[in-house]
Amino acid sequence: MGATLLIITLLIVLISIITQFIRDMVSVASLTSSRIDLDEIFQYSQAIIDNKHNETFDFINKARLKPATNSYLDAVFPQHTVRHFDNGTIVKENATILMLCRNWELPDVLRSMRSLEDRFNKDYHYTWTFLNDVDFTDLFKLETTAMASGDTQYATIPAEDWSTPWYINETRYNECVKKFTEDNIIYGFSKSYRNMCHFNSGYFYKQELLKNYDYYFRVEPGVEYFCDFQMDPFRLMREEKKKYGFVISIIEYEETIPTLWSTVEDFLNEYPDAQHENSAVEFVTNKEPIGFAVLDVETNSAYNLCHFWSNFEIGDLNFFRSDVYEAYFTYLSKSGGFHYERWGDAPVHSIAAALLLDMNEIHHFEDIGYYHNPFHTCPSSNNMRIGKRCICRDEDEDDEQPISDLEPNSCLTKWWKYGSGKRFIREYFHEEDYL
Ligand SMILES: Nc1nc2c(ncn2[C@@H]2O[C@H](COP(=O)(O)OP(=O)(O)OP(=O)(O)O)[C@@H](O)[C@H]2O)c(=O)[nH]1
Ligand SMILES: [Mg+2]
Repeated sequence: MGATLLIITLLIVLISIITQFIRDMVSVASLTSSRIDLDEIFQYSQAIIDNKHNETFDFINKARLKPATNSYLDAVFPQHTVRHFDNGTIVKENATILMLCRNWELPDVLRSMRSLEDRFNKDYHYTWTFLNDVDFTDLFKLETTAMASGDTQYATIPAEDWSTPWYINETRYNECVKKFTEDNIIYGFSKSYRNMCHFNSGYFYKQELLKNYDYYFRVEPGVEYFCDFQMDPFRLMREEKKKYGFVISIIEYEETIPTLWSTVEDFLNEYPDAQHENSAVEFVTNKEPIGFAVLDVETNSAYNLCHFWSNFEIGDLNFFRSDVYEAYFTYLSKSGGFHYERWGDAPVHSIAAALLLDMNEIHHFEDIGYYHNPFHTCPSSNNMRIGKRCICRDEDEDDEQPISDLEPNSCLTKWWKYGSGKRFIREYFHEEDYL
C-alpha cells in the first residue's frame, strides 16, 4: 500500500516536471521566434493601433482633409537600411550633410553627428560639410573627422558673404538693433544672428564647397534624430522630384518680420511670373482654423506666419541657385529687412518654397523623428515608431515644449489641407526593392 502511494506520488511529480518542461520549451520557442520575426512585432503593433482610439484618423475625417490612400496596414519595414549597390559599391546621391556652426559649439556638433550617423549616415557615409565665419580650430576638425563615417570638409565663409551689405545704413541699423533689444524681441539684440540668417537665406548655396552638389541636409548643433531612417532621403528627393523637405512647421514671431510679407508682395508685383501656378500660397496665407486645432492667427498682413522650421532642411541646391530665387533673395536683402528688422531664414525659405515651387515639390518627412530645442516631433503611427525603432521624447516632460503635429502652434494641418496633402508611410520605403 505504502509502495503504491509512493509510486503514485512519484508519477505525479514526474508528470508535473514534464508538463512544466514542455511549457517552458513552448514559451522559449515563441519568445525566440518573436525576437526574430518582425511580422509578429507588426501584428502586435497593429493590434495596438486597432484597439486604440486613433485621434489622427478622427481628426482627418472631421477636418475633411484631402483623401489619401490609407496604407498604414500594409507598411513593411526593412530589417536593415535599404541601399542600392552597383558592382558592390553603394549608390549615393550627389549630396552632402551641411552644418554652419561655431568652434565653441563642438560638443553639440558631435552630439548631432553621432545621432545622424547612428540613425542614417553610417550606412551611406555622405560627406559632412562644415562652414564657419572664422577658421575652424584643429581640435574641431580632429574631433568631427573622427565622428564622421565618411569624409569631412571645412571652409571659412568669405567676409563679403557674411558681413553687412553696403546698402545697409549703419546709423539706421544700430538704431533698429537698439529698438529690437529694448522691445525684447527674440535675438533682436544680435547682429551676428542677423548675419547668420542673411547668410542662410542667400549665400550658403553659393559656397565653393557646395558648388558641385545637388542636395544638402542641414544639421544644427545639439539636435537629435529619433528613428532609424532605413532609406536615403536624398534618393527620395531625386526620385520624387522634391526640392524642399521639412519635418516641423510652426508659426513665426510676427515682431521679427513686420514688413516681410509686404516686401514679398512688392517682389511679386515686380516679378509677376515668379509665383508657380500650382504654388502652396494658401498654406502661408489661409487663416481659417482647421478642426479642433484652432490656430489663432491674427496678423497684420496676409501672411499667416506658417513656416517650415529650417534648422532641419533637406533641399535641392539648384532651387536656391535658380534665377527666380536669386531675384527673390536680392529683392528682400536690398529692402533691408534682414538687418533693420530681424528676418529669419526660416520664413524667407518657407515663403520662397511656398510661392516659387509647385506644392508637390515640397515634402513633409513625417517618418523622421526630430528634436531641436524646444520642439520635437515623432511619427504619429505606432507601427512606424516600432518599425523604425524610434525613441521618442516623452510628451509630458515639463521642461520641454513638445510639438504634437496637431497642436495649435503647428502648421501641419494647414499643410495637409492647403499643401500637397498627407502622405502615408508606404510612399517612403521603396518596397519594390526588398519585397
Ligand atoms: N559660424 C557661425 N555660425 C552661427 C553663428 N550664429 C549662428 N550660427 C549657426 O547657425 C545655425 C542657427 O543658429 P542658432 O543659434 O542655432 O539659431 P536658432 O536655431 O534660431 O536658435 P537656437 O538654436 O534656439 O539658439 C546654427 O547651426 C548655429 O551653429 C555665427 O555667428 N557664426
Ligand atoms: Mg538652432
